[in-house]
Amino acid sequence: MAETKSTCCYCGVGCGVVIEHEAGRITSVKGDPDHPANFGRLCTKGATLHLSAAPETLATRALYPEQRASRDEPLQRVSWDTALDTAAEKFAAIIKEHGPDAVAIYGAGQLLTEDYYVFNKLMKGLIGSNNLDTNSRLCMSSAVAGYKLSLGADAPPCSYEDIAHTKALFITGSNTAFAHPIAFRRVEDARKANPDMKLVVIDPRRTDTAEAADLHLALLPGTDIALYNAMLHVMLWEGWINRDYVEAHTEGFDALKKIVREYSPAMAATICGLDKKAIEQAAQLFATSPATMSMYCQGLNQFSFGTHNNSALINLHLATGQIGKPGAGPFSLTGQPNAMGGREVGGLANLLSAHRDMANPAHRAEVAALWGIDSVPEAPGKSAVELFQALKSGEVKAVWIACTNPAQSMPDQTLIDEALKTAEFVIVQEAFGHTETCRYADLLLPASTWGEKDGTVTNSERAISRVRSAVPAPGEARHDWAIVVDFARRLGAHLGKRELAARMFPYASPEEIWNEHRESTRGRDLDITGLSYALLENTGPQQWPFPEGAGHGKVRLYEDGLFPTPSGRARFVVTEHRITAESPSARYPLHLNTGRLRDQWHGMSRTGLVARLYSHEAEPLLHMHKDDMERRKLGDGDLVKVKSKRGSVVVKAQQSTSLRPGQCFLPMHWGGNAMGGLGINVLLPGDFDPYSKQPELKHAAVQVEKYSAGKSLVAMRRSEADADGKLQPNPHEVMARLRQWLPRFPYASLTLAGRSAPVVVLKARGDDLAPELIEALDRDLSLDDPTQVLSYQDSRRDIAKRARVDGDSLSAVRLAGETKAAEWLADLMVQGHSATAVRPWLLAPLTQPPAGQSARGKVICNCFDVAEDEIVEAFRAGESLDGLQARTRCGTNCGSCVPELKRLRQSVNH
Ligand SMILES: Nc1nc2c(c(=O)[nH]1)N[C@H]1C(S)=C(S)[C@@H](COP(=O)(O)OP(=O)(O)OC[C@H]3O[C@@H](n4cnc5c(=O)[nH]c(N)nc54)[C@H](O)[C@@H]3O)O[C@H]1N2
Ligand SMILES: Nc1nc2c(c(=O)[nH]1)N[C@H]1C(S)=C(S)[C@@H](COP(=O)(O)OP(=O)(O)OC[C@H]3O[C@@H](n4cnc5c(=O)[nH]c(N)nc54)[C@H](O)[C@@H]3O)O[C@H]1N2
Ligand code: SF4
Ligand SMILES: [Mo]
Repeated sequence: MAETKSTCCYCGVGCGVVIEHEAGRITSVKGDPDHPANFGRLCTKGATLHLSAAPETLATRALYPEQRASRDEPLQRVSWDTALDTAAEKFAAIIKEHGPDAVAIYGAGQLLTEDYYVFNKLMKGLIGSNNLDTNSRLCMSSAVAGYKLSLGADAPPCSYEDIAHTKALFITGSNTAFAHPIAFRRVEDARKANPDMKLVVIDPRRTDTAEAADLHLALLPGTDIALYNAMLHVMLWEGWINRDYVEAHTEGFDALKKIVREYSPAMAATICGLDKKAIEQAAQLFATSPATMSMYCQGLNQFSFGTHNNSALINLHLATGQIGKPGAGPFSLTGQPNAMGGREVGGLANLLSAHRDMANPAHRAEVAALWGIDSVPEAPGKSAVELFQALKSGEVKAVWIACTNPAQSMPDQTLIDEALKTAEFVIVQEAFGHTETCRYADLLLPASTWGEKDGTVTNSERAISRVRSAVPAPGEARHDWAIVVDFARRLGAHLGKRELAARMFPYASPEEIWNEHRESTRGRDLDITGLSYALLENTGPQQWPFPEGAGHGKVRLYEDGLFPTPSGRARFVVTEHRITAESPSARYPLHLNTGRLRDQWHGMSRTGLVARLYSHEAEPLLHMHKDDMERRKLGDGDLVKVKSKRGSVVVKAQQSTSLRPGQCFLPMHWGGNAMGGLGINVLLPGDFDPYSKQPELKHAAVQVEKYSAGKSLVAMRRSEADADGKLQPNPHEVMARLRQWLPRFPYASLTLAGRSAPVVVLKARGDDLAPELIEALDRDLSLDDPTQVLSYQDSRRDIAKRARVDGDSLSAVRLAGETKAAEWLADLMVQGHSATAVRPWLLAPLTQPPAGQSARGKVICNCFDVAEDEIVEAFRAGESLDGLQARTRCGTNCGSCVPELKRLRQSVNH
């Protein structure tokens, strides 16, 4: 067995991992005790990374280049030479006929810095267009624009260690407990060490993060600016402004003061739906604490005024001098593992290498000189939403999508569907071949992924970490950077720039690319000329800036009060309350909010392979307030149709105590692979912020109605390890077969359950459950051999059940019509209980589960498999949290469920 140190490929906390592997297979993963982001800890997602690379998951990988002759034909395996020649020919032909702006690249903050660098150089340098945008547009672009507008450069000034120094922490628009769990463990540690530290959480929902707060401001969605302006109003009124700081280091305060005068706490209380006292209290905590830090994320960024949301918050830091000192500052948490690296190389349609501005002629000349070309284009390229609009209109004809799944994650999925269908040529460069976007590919390029790749990433605190390869890529998958370099040389030949392309793309390793990137940062705010792969390897992750000659990186920026603006002063930005692009109305009366689940990652191409990661929230659910459910006569688990101006989805409703009336919440993860239709993002608008062009993914106005048409269907298939430890059947192959059926149903959900013996679960509701459909489904579930199955059919009572028993365990079940016993049966399968007890039930006209038998409830602790019912029961019986933890070990490993355990204890005590 060997060990390889690398970095977790999920969130921007950027935890170090140690990958254990044997004979080219990843066998386990643990936290790297030496990594400064996590010191050995991992959350539920990081700790299950090896499961996402288990042998059976190979069935989901893109292994060979594949191409289709026409849109109606399936993808066919081709050689790399054919694939890349076709791609180069297509791109060259379009560029020659329609100009370089007729092609585009859409990448991701999950690419490594080296991948990103060559993609950027290919588009802006060799092709000569700025049409390179990435999913960072959906994620961090408002944070980038906010930092630049207020502070002059795109640089988070704080570090994780500031969490230990802060005296007042404001977490706003961030569910840190779910989305940055290891950073939240630090918050918990800091509060333990420093009981006087205050935690204020600003979020419309009472999340696990909010539950931990001393003060939770459950403001109405989209009203942050009114709140921050009112806090500033209070600070001015009370004389809590740090006048010396404002005088010495900022500009523009007077203009802001004028506006803020109108934002009395009473006025803001009305806009935000908050208590005036709470606003005053927040202002006092912020201004009078010796060190105030804020941590924020998509609850600020994903609005059509996301940039000003950011700047309004930064205004507070500037007015109180809460920046550039330990435990203080505006700390934008980055979402993806390398959102920061992408920004560093200028990986957006309006940025250039090393934080240079496209609009600045001197910057453009510098980049051209670095790349050895005459010029880089001046006009910004298309941002994400604009890019897909242009594909639809035909202005852009070909797109190369890499390391992102826009057919799941972009807003306005109807537009994305039309755009990708209209496009002349779509290249998808993916590690997993089963994503929603792969279905639109004319050319699928198989990429290596975590565990296989080699390069660097930068986390939220500006720390650059090495990503290392532990095992070879499967099949013919290649590294992202290598695919780009190979393509660039071929494209050069087709464009009559063979030598130029060879000169621009000479790299034989990611290190060579990184060294060029390093040189591009010389003299810039993010100067890393003092770093090298060798240094990162020998001394571990380092923060930028780290110029030549420096002994270490900078923990904190702006300690000298000098800002990278022309005047050297930070800027107050005049920010005013605006209403969201789409306000609730009589027709669409509810606010729909979207965001993350604790255990799933985006479109679930990786986390969706790990059965236990579904146990915290098993299927697509619309979270609703009790009043809104009662008004619609809805109970938990009832189906609802959620409709916005753009489209609709059918999902189950579930009561939530974390929402205010008038609001509902859908997890962002469920796309067309996990449910019917195009997934939940058909509901969301493409409206975007004028500065950052980041779309408003946190808000849509919707109507919700009970859905009861059609008949129910539940199909389940259990897998078990054979003598060689191989899962039989491969659950991912079962899922792939069942996925074909999703479009047939207005409501459908396809998920996994269980742990080491996973169960594939398809739930659906269809207008007609035609016998052919049921028969075909039975074949997919191995329920088609009458000698092997138990079945009972009574059409008059709408009972049609069929099950298969292997050995002593229930291995497949299909219920059509009456499905009330589905949860009970699913639980039996998950637990691997003997099938003996089920036989009589199966062969009789029974629809309800036997008395006293119910499902186990959601799993709270994923590490030790402890469910909510057991926990609540223990608290009811008077057990203490410590006692429960000593007995069941729940929450003692990764700690991701600790906030929830505390909440459950509190709810029982009340
Ligand atoms: N488990 C998990 N972790 C992840 C990811 C994942 O997919 N799964 N993805 C990563 C990525 S790329 C990102 S960008 C981050 C995102 O991390 P977060 O931004 O923390 O996560 P979200 O759940 O999208 O949204 C955060 C909160 O914003 C709140 N919010 C909504 N509207 C408003 C508002 O008007 N004002 C305020 N103040 N708050 C509001 C929501 O209720 C929600 O609780 O997570 C990263 N970490
Ligand atoms: N409603 C709603 N929608 C949202 C959001 C929201 O809050 N609400 N949040 C938005 C945000 S912040 C983000 S960041 C986006 C995320 O949206 P996406 O970028 O679409 O998210 P992922 O599913 O992580 O997509 C990454 C893809 O890359 C593939 N992949 C993994 N490793 C590699 C590799 O090494 N190379 C290549 N080539 N491919 C690889 C994965 O299989 C996966 O399909 O979603 C956005 N969409
Ligand atoms: S907090 Fe979890 S998902 Fe984020 S980097 Fe660390 S282990 Fe990975
Ligand atoms: Mo993100």
